[in-house]
Formats: sequence, structure tokens, C-alpha cells
Amino acid sequence: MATHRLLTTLKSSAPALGAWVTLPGAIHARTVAQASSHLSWLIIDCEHGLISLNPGVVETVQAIEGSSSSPPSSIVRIPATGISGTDTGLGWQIKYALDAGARGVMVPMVGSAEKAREIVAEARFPPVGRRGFGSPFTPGIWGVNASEYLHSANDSIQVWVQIESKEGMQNLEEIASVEGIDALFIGPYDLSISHGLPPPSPDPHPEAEKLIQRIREVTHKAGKKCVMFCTNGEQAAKRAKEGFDMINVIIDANALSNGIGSSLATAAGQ
Ligand code: 3PY
Ligand code: MG
Repeated sequence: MATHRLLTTLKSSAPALGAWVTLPGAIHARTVAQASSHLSWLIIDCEHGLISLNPGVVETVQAIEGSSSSPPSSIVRIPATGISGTDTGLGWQIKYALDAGARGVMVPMVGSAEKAREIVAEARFPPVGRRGFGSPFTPGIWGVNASEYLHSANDSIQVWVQIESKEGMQNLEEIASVEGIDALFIGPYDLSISHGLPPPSPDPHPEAEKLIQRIREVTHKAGKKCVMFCTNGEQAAKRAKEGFDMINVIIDANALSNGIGSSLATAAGQ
């Protein structure tokens, strides 16, 4: 099977650590990918980041894939949401991200099991789903031939749904039990504000924390992986001890401005 870094890490006992890529540009993505040997995955953020699905994702995935012999796996967060009753373009966006060579997709604000099933269908080839097969480029980005790609994509591609709304919390058990979903991803910012709570600053409000722990428990009970979004290494180390399987550690833009800011402050004697 065509494997990749995240799948290998998930087979070990250590949590798979990731980072967020919001800034466009192939060299930028490659620089992030090469920043740490601890990185198992990167989110290419087309929802709130500035990377376009076309052509931004193709360049970004290629830059990451070529960054080392065992590069972090590219997971594309598409702009369309999984809010119930909306037709937000999920289908073509998932197709485009996967045809660009991504190792997985993540959909924001998934609210129901029906939406989760729709996401699985768009991300998996028949007979599991309804993804079309046709890109002449995708197998080459993975370094396999077309037949190998077709036969390993369904098992190899990660499908993540974000739980970060009241609707998502109400339907949590049903969403967690949808076959073909690999992981539930907690977005603590949207989860907090959708419940009338202040956003994390940087740690979540105690009431939001209860929701976070409930998502982790329900996800694990359903036999799925749970992913937590953090914004610094200390938070991430704490979440690793709590048993999260995958943890986002940092956002590229914040790392850049914090690094420049703190060096300049030191130089200025502060
Ligand atoms: C959230 O916290 O809302 C997220 O989506 C994480 O980026
Ligand atoms: Mg969010």
C-alpha cells in the first residue's frame, strides 16, 4: 500500500505532531516541512489561510512531498463546511485537493452523520464512495503508478471532520460512528464561540474544556482518532499526556512573527 509519514507515526505509540500552513508559496511550505523531524503532518489551510485550492494546493503539496525522504503528510483543509442543509461545494473541493496529491482532507464544521457520509463518499473511490479517477498527475506526486494509486488511495487517504459547532456536538456520537471517517478534529476556537464562550486565550475556557474532553472520549469509544488544535508546544505536550492521537503544535504565521518579535525584543534590551 502507498503509505506516508502520518500513517507510519500512527502505528507507533507516540502522538503524531503537526503544524498549520496558512501562507502561500512553495518555498514557504518546504521551509515549514523541513523545520523539524518531529513533524508528521501539515494542514494546508484553504479555509482561513491564504492558500488557494487551485493552483495553490498543487504547488504546496509538491513542495512538501519533495522536502525529504519521509516528508510530513499533507492534509488539505477545504474552505467548504459540513454544516447541515447547505450545499457548499464539498464535492469538487475534496476532489481537487486529493487530485492535487494530498494525503488527506479535513472539512470544517461538520454537523451531522449525513454530511460525514457525504464527505466519505467524495473522498473514496468506488465501491466505497464516488470519487472519480482521472488525474494524470496524482500518482506521480505520490511516486506510484496509476494502478497502485487506485488500489491504495482508499486505505491511505485520511478523512478528518472538524467538530466545532453546537450541531456537531449534538450529533457527536452519530458522526463518530460513520464508517470511513478516520479522525475527529477539535477546533477549540469555533467550538468555544459557537457555545457562547470566550475563545481560548491561549487555553480554552473551563466549559469549553469539558466539551473538548467529551469529544475525545466519544471519538475513542467509536474507535476513531482524535486530533487537537494547539498553538504552542507547551499546550501540545499537555494534550499528548491526555491521550490525543494527533496534535497541531503551531501556526506558521504566528511562529514567524513570534520569532522575529522575540529576537528584536532581545536585541532592543527588553
Ligand atoms: C478552530 O479552533 O476553530 C479551528 O478550526 C482550528 O483552526
Ligand atoms: Mg474552526
